[in-house]
Amino acid sequence: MRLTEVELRRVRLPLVTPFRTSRYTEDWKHALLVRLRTEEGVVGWGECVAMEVDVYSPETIDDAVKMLRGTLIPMVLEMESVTAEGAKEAFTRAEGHPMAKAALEMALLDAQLRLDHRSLAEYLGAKRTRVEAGVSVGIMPEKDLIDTVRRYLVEERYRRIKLKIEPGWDVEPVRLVRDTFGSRVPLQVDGNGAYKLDDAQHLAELDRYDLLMIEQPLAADDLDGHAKLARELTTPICLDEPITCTADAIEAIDRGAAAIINIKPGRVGGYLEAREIHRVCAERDVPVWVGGMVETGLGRWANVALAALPHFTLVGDLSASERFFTRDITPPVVVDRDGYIQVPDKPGIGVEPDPAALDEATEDVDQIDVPARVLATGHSR
Ligand code: OSB
Ligand code: MG
Repeated sequence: MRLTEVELRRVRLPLVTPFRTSRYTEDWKHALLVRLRTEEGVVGWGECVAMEVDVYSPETIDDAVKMLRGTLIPMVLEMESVTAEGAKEAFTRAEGHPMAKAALEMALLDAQLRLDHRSLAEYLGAKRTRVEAGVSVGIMPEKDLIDTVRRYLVEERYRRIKLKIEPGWDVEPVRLVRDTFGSRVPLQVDGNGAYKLDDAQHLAELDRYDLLMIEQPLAADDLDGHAKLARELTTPICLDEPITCTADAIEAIDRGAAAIINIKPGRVGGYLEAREIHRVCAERDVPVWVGGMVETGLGRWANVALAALPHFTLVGDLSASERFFTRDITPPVVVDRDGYIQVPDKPGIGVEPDPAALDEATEDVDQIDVPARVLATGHSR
């Protein structure tokens, strides 16, 4: 492929209710979208999962814009023939910035698969045509918890509940959910690094509730602490924040810090790296699931395709568009009456933004200059 247009677009969508984690309360979803066009006239879309602020990852939207404009986009514009795989290889020359790399790789993959008339799911090696839906429940006033979980479980048929926890909101919400909905509900918790190893005894109180896992209880860089904590809990520990590439996943597993890995394509540098982590975890018999970053329909539909790979044996953060948004920018992700989401089978990601919805969400569009020598015929495929 040869690129003739690249555009960075900042969008913001109001959330239906604030989403609170131990780190941060989001009222608006802010995202950076990458749109590119190839000389054949095919358009590809990517979504960057970086947040406005550096509470989850050091990489913010502003950082990603700078990295994409200054380094990554020039790299792919210079390539005689660009592919997602070739771009991933080229990106290893730049340190860090997995979320910026993932966004551009996703747009390239979308365009290239549209040209090849292949779906992302098929390309990645998906084996399922539908995936189970799971929902992440923010920290909220206790009076709202049971009604919220009831709606997700009973009305919307989610097949797994993840409760965000923090010191002061952990054993009690888990007990309430178990007492109300029983022991069979697939339930897990996510601390987003809010605990210390000294909290081990307190966290061990969660062991009696038969949770699928506790996600990221301790600080992101504390592999040693997670390994120690794992020896004091029966609840399996899953890591999220510190896993930014395949090598990180292998190290966390080898050091006994992670019994389960949350694979977020944006956090690990893209769908190709996500597939590689899925592969090494399958080899090591370590269960994995697809994590979410409150993506718009673009990222979410692509995550559904990834989750259809065979070793994604645990339910992911794959919820309906309406879980977070009144109006998504793509055709909405929907959860069916059995609690499943259909895997897209159209070329590329399989969806594109609705122009009116996209327009409503757009804050800023930045058209990147494509050098004249790149557009000239002399720079052939
Ligand atoms: O830690 O998993 C997390 C959202 C933003 C930042 C971090 C996390 C989350 C979620 C996923 O919990 C929510 C979702 O996308 O469904
Ligand atoms: Mg998490």
